[in-house]
Amino acid sequence: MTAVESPPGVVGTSVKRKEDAALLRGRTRWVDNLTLPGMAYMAVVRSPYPHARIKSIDFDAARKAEGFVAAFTGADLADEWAGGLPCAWPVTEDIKMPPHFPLAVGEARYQGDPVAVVVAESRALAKDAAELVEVEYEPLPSIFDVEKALDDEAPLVHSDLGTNECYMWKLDAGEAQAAIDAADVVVTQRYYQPRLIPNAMEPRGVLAQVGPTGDVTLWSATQTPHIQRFVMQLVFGIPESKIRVIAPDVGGGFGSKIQVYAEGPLAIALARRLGRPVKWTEERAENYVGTIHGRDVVHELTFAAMRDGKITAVKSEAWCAMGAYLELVTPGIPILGAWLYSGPYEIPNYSVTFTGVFTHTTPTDAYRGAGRPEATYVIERTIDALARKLDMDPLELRRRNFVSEFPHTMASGLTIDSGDYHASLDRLLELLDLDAIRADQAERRSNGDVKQIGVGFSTYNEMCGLAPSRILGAIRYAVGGWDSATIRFQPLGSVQVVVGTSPHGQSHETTFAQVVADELGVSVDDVEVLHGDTAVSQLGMDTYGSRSLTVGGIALFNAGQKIIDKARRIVAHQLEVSEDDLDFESGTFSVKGSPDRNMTIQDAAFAAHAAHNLPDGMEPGLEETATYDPANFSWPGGAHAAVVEVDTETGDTRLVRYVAVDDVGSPINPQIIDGQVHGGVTQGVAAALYEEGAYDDEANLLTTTMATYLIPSAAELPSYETDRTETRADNPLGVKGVGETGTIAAAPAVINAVVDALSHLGVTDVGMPATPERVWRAIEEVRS
Ligand code: MCN
Repeated sequence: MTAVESPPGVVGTSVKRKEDAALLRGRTRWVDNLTLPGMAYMAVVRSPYPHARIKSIDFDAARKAEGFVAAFTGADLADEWAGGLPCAWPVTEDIKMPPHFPLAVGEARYQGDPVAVVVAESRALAKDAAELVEVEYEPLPSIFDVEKALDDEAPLVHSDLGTNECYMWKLDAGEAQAAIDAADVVVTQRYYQPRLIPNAMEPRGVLAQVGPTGDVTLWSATQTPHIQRFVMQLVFGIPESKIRVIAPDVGGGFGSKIQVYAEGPLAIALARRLGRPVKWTEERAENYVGTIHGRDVVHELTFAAMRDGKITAVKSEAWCAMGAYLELVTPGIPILGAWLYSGPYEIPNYSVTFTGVFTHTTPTDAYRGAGRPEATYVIERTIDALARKLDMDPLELRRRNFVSEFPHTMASGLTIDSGDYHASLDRLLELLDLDAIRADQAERRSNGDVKQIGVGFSTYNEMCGLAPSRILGAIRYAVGGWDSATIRFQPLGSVQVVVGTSPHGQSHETTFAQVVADELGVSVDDVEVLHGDTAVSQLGMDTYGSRSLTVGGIALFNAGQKIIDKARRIVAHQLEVSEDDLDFESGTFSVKGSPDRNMTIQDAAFAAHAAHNLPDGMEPGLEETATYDPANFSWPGGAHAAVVEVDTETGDTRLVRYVAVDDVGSPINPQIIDGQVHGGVTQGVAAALYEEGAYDDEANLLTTTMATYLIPSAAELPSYETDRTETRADNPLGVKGVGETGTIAAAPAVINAVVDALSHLGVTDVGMPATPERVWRAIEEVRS
């Protein structure tokens, strides 16, 4: 045999997305496209009140509606549940975890709380019948404000708990208070990060089918098929082996499709009761109350520093809205930022406190960045405030405090494996041309122009790649964080990969194929990546926390190494040489010193399948599985800059430039990385300038549709400039996560830019989102 020509390496190149052909041609399978024989449709009746006693539920009128099949209250379905909807992250020993069942019984605790379900022959008929359900409510006092909810006289979300405080969590290291007392300069700033309402392009949806032996199949627009399967066994008290969860094509989630919402168990329970498959698809208006929200956190952050700018302590107190119930990881979301309040800076004294608070609102949970945008926002805003107080250039202040030696163990106790924060900032400044921006700013100021510009920075680091099971266990997270992958060579040499992660827009089919292609020396087109079906992928922990590449991708790489090891034994046996005498490169094993004696990995795969001539005792087939549990998180970082133009008469604020330089370790696919950064930055910019899930004081949601909840479109945004610096992570591929970097970095850069634009007027703070009204008020306040 002659050696095959090496395929060029594809890792590090922008291979076109394998996912796009089907997406662009409409050949995708969303849950709502699925139809099963005999299928019925579910509609959910939700409380219009933030807090109300449910006095009665009357289905009489609904029963007479066309196509009506059945209707149930929470009490009707009570014996379906072996357990409630669980919270997997009880962050403290004495956390208060109120029971939470799919339908509220007796009391509704937020607008949108499901109180009954109706099933009918079509989606429209189910909706019509649901509108005929008469629920008699007695409205009760309710509360939105996370701080006021802690007042003694505040209405209680769960009266039996006697308080709205869910938990208090603390992390202290060093002597923060002593350092604050001894500091030359101390700044304390308060911030409110409003509610954000995730709006995935595909709304949530489920389709449940129950087989003759009670086996359950649930199609779900979820990020977490494996977690859904795990939780369903607890909710229904049936073994995991009887539950199959399929996440078909899923159109985005951004954290909001991690949770196990009421509708999944409800659809299963109804399918069980009715003997028919039951489908439910969320409407956009339901999404605003029925899907989790993000943020809603009040912070008080203190930095203490010496006159030379050396920061000596950080102290943070945060009051975090849980909403009315604890979803899957609600209490843990703020805690995900808890180790990061020193940012990319070396700060020896550290104190953070989080108070989780129940309010009569849609539960909060993971939304892109989850805890880490919250931390980064207050750090990066306060660094600028400290620079003002020290009369120092904010970039110089950052540089004086950057961690510069790696690995670096932070005061909070975690270790950052690698990074180079100076390099990211240097590159950012090369791209930005700060002198030109400052000259433009000076000219506009001296002309007294109505439109002023400002530039803002955010230098950040991030802890992602949610994994180390030991650490997750130590912080009371209920399950592990490992992941798994199987590589299966098919007899004729194509490769099937089964992964435990569950992409919903992140392009795993492409990037994972790139990893395997280079490692095994096969073509990207010959690698098929399967995911999102627990019957196909038995082992996995799914996709969130920018973990898929750094955990699942490494499992995949390790499975590839096992494949190479087995193939090497087969080749050595067939060529009658020692395994050590074989080189493996670009898919071909060749004998050292005699490259003409060789065998491709595909030939080895066929030999493994034919099993005519395998080493004694070797099992036929070329298939290997690896699970991987990293010892550390993944630590991306970088430097972002925003340039805004503010109309000082109307407050209208436009983002005119955005430059992002990120270190995500070694890149697998630069274009996909850019896509992730673009999407992530947009969500951060949205929080800074546009989006706010606004409630009134009594917890009535005011932003109930896209008409009032402002999601920016391409028209509002400039084309971003992105670049990377690279420091290898401590894993075999050298990779760090990228899925959340943009969201974490962007909001403070934008608000720092708005403040910078108005600093000559004396403005030092503008809240999020910096709407025209808020900006105008900030200007008027200093003017008056
Ligand atoms: N990647 C790469 N090189 C690197 C790092 C990552 O090529 N050095 C690639 C990965 O192989 C993968 C993608 O970038 O294809 C994202 O990888 P990773 O950072 O591991 O993130 P996950 O795949 O685990 O995705 C989760 C992350 C999160 S937490 C949110 S929220 C988010 C995000 O991904 N939600 C998204 N990106 C999203 N993108 C879309 N389209 N839709 C969502 O809902």
